[in-house]
Amino acid sequence: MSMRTSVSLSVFEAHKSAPVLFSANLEENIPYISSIGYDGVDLFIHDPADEASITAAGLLNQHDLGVGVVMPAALAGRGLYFGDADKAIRDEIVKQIIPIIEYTSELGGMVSLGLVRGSLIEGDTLSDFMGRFSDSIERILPRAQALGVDLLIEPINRYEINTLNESCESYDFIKESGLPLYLMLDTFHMNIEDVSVEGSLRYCRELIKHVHFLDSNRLAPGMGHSDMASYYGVLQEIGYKGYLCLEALSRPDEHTCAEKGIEFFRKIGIVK
Ligand code: LER
Ligand code: MN
Repeated sequence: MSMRTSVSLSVFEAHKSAPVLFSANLEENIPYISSIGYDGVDLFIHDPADEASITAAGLLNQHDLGVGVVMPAALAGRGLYFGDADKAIRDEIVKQIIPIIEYTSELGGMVSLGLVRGSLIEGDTLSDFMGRFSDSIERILPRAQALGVDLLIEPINRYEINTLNESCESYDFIKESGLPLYLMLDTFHMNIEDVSVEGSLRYCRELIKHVHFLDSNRLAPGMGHSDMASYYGVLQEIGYKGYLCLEALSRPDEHTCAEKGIEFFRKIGIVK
């Protein structure tokens, strides 16, 4: 199987600054995403039991769209973090992620551990923080593994979080922790943090299960100044088989950006 294409979709009305190409209006957006040639979505949800999450699951299935990753960023939005110094907060997020993992297993996707990691606070040490993070993850892994849902660490740039910003550092963390975690790499963050995007893709190859494939300005490939064809070439070289997801800003609007993405994917030959 070759690489597949996807876009980010929030089941709830997301803020304009969020990297959510499509937001709410599921009855219109889901058929449209499928009709222009995408294979799937990354799904931003609040509560997996709410009406929007259930409607999205049904419509995605009906329109033959796969789910790469379910994004639990809304938990971070509510102040819940796996590495938090407060045990009550860690207990709460460990509890709240379980139904999200169960929902994800029904959709055949993976779950991302991005902003839900949390940030170091004054007086905290990185090793204490990562110890708390790892403990929380060990508590959710048995359920995730029983359901066959992979958990992915996403390195995120320094302006959004202060733990695991860079790809190779995140790869080393996973290897040293011995935890059965994988990587989701996002070329927008890599462009800010990594010495070389191509070099990191090669270094991390063994653990990469998902890619957010954005140009320098967090828009579709071809809309910024990153060498997206070169990144694609390296992904081919390392035998990457997952999604290339446009977790893009909806600028100038979602349709223009999604269509620019399809134009690029057609040019490189992964969309007919
Ligand atoms: C999520 O995939 C991401 O890339 C972060 O910037 C969260 O917004
Ligand atoms: Mn991302």
